[in-house]
Amino acid sequence: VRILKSGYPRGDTIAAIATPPGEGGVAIIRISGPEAIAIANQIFSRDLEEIPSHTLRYGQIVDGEVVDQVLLTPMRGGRSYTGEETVEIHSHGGIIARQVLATVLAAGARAALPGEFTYRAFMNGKFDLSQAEAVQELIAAKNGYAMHSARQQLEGRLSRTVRGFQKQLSDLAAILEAWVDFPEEGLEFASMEEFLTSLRTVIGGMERLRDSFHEGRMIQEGVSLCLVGAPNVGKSSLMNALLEKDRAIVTDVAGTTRDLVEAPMQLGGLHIRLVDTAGIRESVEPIEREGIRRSREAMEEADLQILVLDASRPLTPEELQLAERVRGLIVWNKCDLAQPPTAPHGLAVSATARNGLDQLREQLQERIWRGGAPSQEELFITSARHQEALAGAIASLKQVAEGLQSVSPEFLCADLRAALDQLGQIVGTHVTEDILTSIFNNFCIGK
Ligand SMILES: Nc1nc2c(ncn2[C@@H]2O[C@H](COP(=O)(O)OP(=O)(O)OP(=O)(O)O)[C@@H](O)[C@H]2O)c(=O)[nH]1
Ligand SMILES: [Mg+2]
Repeated sequence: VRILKSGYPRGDTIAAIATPPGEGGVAIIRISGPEAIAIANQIFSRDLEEIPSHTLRYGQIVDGEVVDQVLLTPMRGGRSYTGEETVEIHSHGGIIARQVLATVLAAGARAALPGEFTYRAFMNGKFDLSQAEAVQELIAAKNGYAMHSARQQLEGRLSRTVRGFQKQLSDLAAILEAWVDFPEEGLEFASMEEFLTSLRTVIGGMERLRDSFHEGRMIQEGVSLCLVGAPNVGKSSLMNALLEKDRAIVTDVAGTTRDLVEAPMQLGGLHIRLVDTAGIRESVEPIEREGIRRSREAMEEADLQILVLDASRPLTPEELQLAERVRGLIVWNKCDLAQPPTAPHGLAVSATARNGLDQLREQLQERIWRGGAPSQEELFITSARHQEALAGAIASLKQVAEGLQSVSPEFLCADLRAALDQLGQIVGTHVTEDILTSIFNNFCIGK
């Protein structure tokens, strides 16, 4: 690992509450660093030297008087999450856990910074950078896909894939470097072809991984889905029907919805943020105008739109315009009252009679996944940082491929090395202090 300069202090002993704040039955206070056992020994009612590693002992945390009844376990020889000497204290939850922590800090530990335990684990080679990031993703996972994807990343699947690319590129770099060292021998046409074929295969694999970010991001953050259309077409009714609850106000007055109404929804294992908007029309009424302005904004920001049209009346010119620009699905509502016209093409539903909703859910999933839903075995990248690194590496490699016949090999070598460095940013073999600090700083205290 090449770290340019570390943003976190190292070598001292840190402590934090590793469990979430609040009135839990149990809280875990983690102490990590060279003095962990000595510090715990000062405040525990029993002698830690006599407690074998990785066993639990009952006792008291004492600071003049008894602070709490706890279970305590020492972890020696670096066999711990951080790879350092560690002591974990299981105290009662709530305010008492903070008192135990205060006692630990008074005995000589330093309060851990956000992400500092995981940072130390990374620095001690417990896992690489993409795995460290997966810890955070796993904890924050909102659905089954996100959990599965984070677990795969934690188990090192992304790391192995990226290391595979690195190996192939290193082999190609060796060929280019030989060419730099012995320029008079040149590259034969045959080996040039072979070189290009291998290079394009690697680029193809990297492009597939880069593109998996589309799905990966949706898995991670969920998808925002915006209901838009003219007033009174049944947007709010459709929202309530999809949610199967009475969330948004529905009346027969055009212009009922003024504000954005948001609600979460699960769809095929994905987290969806459903947004109902004010019906779009020319209005002089200031509140409604502001609502319509927000509708348009929400529409632009949404990942996917559902344009709702009313099958029981002719379209207005404005609706025809919306239909041309919609990013997502067109839905003909009120099909219990009338057959929908054939153009523009859309799905026939009735929000009040609850018809066509299953088809709508199916079509939404198809649009979201751009085709079939992926299998849980597929590998996704879920971090914009990884996508950027891959995109940068791909750009450098394309320069190598394009310049092979015309550019001098020194430059090609430099591009190939640049691509390798970019890949190194994903697994953390080439990272700067800034990147590391920003990654681990996003963690919570105690992780
Ligand atoms: N027959 C029938 N009526 C519907 C259907 N969906 C909605 N409506 C009625 O249409 C009227 C307007 O419904 P809303 O859901 O408030 O329409 P909206 O698009 O949210 O309207 P705004 O908030 O004013 O933009 C209400 O009287 C609903 O009961 C449907 O599928 N069939
Ligand atoms: Mg409404």
